[in-house]
Amino acid sequence: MRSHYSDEITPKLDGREVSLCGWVHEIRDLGGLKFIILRDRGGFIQITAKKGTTNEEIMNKIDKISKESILKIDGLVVRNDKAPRGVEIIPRKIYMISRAKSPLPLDVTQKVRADLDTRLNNRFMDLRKPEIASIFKIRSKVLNVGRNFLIRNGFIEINSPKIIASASEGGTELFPISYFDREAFLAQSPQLYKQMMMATGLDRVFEVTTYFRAEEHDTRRHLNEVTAIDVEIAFIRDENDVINVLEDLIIEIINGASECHNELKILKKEIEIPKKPIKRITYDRVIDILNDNGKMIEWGDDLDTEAEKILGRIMMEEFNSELYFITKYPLEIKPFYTMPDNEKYSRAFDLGYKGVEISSGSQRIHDPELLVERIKKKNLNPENFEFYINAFRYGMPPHGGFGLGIDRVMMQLLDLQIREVVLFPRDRHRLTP
Ligand code: AMO
Repeated sequence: MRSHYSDEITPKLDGREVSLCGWVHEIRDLGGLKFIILRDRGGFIQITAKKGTTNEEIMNKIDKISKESILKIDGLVVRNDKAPRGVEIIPRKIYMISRAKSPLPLDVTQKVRADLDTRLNNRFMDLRKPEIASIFKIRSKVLNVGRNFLIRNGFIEINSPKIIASASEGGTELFPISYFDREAFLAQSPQLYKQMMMATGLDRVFEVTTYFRAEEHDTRRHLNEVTAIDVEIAFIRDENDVINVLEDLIIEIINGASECHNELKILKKEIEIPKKPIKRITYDRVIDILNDNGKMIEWGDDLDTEAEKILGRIMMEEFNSELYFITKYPLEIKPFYTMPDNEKYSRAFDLGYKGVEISSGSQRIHDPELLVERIKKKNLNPENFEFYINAFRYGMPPHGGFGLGIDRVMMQLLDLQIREVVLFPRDRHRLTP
């Protein structure tokens, strides 16, 4: 229907006939002079109707147009230094494609600010704001860059089931569903399946995936439906081989996001480009640092939100790094599939970004007997994992991997809260839209 997007209209097109389609962002009526600011994916363009030049029918039609209606406008491009971007359209024909009801549920021009709940309840309209659309254009870039990086590095994309029979991350936090005459669950992660792929010879796999987590948290950083990039790699020497891949992946992703110049300008955000190597620090050292800074964490406890925040600040102040790996976690706070380093420690790591965990991973156990022992130690029933353990009995290479939470990456990249970077977030209170 259109010949151009608004951002393609430049003073160079002076004198050209064009067709534009978009939403009515604003209408200004100065009597003999009427302006429509038309908005499309490319931005804004001014439509100028002048008494005497523009025919009477169009002048009258403009009076009846409601904000956020969709118009098709055929018109002439005219260079005008006073118009935004130095160019405007003189309308020849205006077609009403779809009329918007009024009042609007949300003010797209942002003169009236709405709270996040109102915005999320009217997400289709919230996304008409160029700032909000920019978040999701950057998110698309992040996912694309991540996927391309992995493909380029020999990873094979897989799709694992989302309806599963047993927990993959421990006994809690599952959403039960009814599966014909049986109980089943929504997958917490592709963990068991991506590990089973290591017994196939595919060697390096990844999945852009959804985690379903029945966590009761109601925080700025937790959702019940999460998007992640999950990776699993065979024939590793130890967890450092996995950390190296995650290091390259996250740097590539942040670099990619920093190339979204238009979107970042609209959002008024800057992204700091990370440098290699990303700082690596042991869990023990983290506990010492936190305790020295007055945040007491018992050895063996996970970091709470406040501890993560303090750590993020200290890593910035002392090491000038927004990103950091925390390595050698205590064995007992990590899932059953985690490779022990010794009795006390594991080969698990987390990746922190400005005070928030964005990824965790580890070398995994590949010996089936040790695996059964660890499953029992966690008070889980090995019988429920038979399909998984069986894949370890006929040749399983040493392997490891990680899950990188994309919602968390986005929120930290743009300093927003998690609900803002997900189209239709699912949390304790939100199941629609
Ligand atoms: P984990 O449970 O740590 O590890 O999840 C990996 C990453 O996913 C993101 N994430 C979440 N983001 C928002 N809300 C949540 N409720 C949420 N839960 C997880 C985080 C987190 O770092 N199977 C392992 C990964 C592996 O070892 O390969 C796992 O799921 O960014």
